[in-house]
Amino acid sequence: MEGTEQWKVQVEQLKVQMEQWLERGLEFVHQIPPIQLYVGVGVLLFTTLLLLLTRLFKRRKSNTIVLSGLSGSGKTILFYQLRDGSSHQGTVTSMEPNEGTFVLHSEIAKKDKLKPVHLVDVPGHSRLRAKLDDFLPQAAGVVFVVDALDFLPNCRAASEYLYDILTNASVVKKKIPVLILCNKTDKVTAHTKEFINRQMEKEIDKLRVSRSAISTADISNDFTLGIPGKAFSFTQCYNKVAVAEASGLTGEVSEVEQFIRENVKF
Ligand SMILES: Nc1nc2c(ncn2[C@@H]2O[C@H](COP(=O)(O)OP(=O)(O)OP(=O)(O)O)[C@@H](O)[C@H]2O)c(=O)[nH]1
Ligand SMILES: [Mg+2]
Repeated sequence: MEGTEQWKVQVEQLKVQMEQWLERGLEFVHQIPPIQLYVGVGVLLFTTLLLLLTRLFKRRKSNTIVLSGLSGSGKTILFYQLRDGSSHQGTVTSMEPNEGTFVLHSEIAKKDKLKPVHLVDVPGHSRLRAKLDDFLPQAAGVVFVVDALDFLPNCRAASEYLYDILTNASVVKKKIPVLILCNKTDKVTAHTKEFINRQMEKEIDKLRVSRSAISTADISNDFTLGIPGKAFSFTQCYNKVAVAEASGLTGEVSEVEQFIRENVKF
């Protein structure tokens, strides 16, 4: 009983104190010239509105990762491997982009909620590659898949495709990171990523000369690559270009997963 009495008294005291403060506050407000008051309230409203608007219009960070590369390099198998943890053996040449938004298979068991990734697998056939332009502007990262097994005959074509990506306006302006993924490393005859990296740099160096010769004639607004007069190296790109290895067939995809997570955050 005594406890509740004491508590009541304390509440009463607090009430009185509050009323006093309120009175003093009102007195103070009355002392301020009305114009100053209006200006003050106006500024307060304006700043809250501005804060709300910037919140609203602040662009959400993209979660799109694009899988690109020549036909037969293994994009579709990688897509299924990342989504389901299995290769769905026996894929055929894709005619349509393969799209999906999901939490990576290897991360499903993780406790902390991870942001789903929007993964797009763009067919490698030259006539279907135009689709890439629809996805690059919103990409958080590009995975360029290379067939490490059958690399040499495809080196030129793959380098041309990569050149187009590295000089794409969105990739250059937004500095979209690119991962060159040497796939099919489950086979012992697969080339190493160091070798593929070197060969592609050499090939792009040659392309740089021939392409810039064309661009002076007609096709321009292409971004140029590298430093004039210096041998081309991926380190000269404004965006990050890295090399990694994978095997879509056996499910060795940890390096791609790491790349995806580095670029798709909460
Ligand atoms: N040994 C081996 N073969 C692979 C690997 N990944 C893909 N392949 C084979 O390569 C072939 C092409 O794989 P896809 O995933 O269909 O190739 P893609 O890049 O989607 O090709 P397009 O859809 O035509 O652009 C298939 O026969 C696969 O079995 C791998 O990691 N190791
Ligand atoms: Mg495919």
